[in-house]
Amino acid sequence: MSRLYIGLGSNSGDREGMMTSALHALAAEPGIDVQDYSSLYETPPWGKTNQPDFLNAVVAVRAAFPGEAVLQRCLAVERELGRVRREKWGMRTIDLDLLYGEDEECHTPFLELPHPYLKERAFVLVPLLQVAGDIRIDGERISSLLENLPEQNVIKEIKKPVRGKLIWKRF
Ligand code: PH2
Ligand code: MG
Ligand code: MG
Repeated sequence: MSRLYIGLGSNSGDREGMMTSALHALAAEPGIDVQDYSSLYETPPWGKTNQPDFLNAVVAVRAAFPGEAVLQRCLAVERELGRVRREKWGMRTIDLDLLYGEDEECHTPFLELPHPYLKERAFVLVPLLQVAGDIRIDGERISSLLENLPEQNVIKEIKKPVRGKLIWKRF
């Protein structure tokens, strides 16, 4: 069983509700054990900047199967939560991305691990640092990757996790 980090993002509709539902849906998946999750962060849009701010978070899981199968489950959670894909990097109700696997690299047309943009995105590195600690990714510590990203200063922590429970939004 390898430890995997999954990024969650939402910038349309009930963002907190979507993020919370995705966290609970992951925890309900057979063979996926949610071990930890980060605070909720509000982040300015990266890449395609003329769209609303996102909520982002990172979830640490242990999975009984390889990354590609976890990705299938993540895509199923997106569909169950009603995601419709329109444009690359555009607005989305919910997005689940595999970011990094402790003992797993993957380079297929279907999945790249580590995530190809991981090192350029403060909106994933800040919550990843919170749950994974200052691990090395391809030999570089998360803290030193963040030093090169001034936008880490605009990643706003808005809700903390509750240890031992799965809570952000209260329904
Ligand atoms: N996701 C993208 C593109 N840009 N920006 C932020 N802040 N957060 C995201 O989750 C995000 C993004 C593509 O998936
Ligand atoms: Mg994404
Ligand atoms: Mg995605």
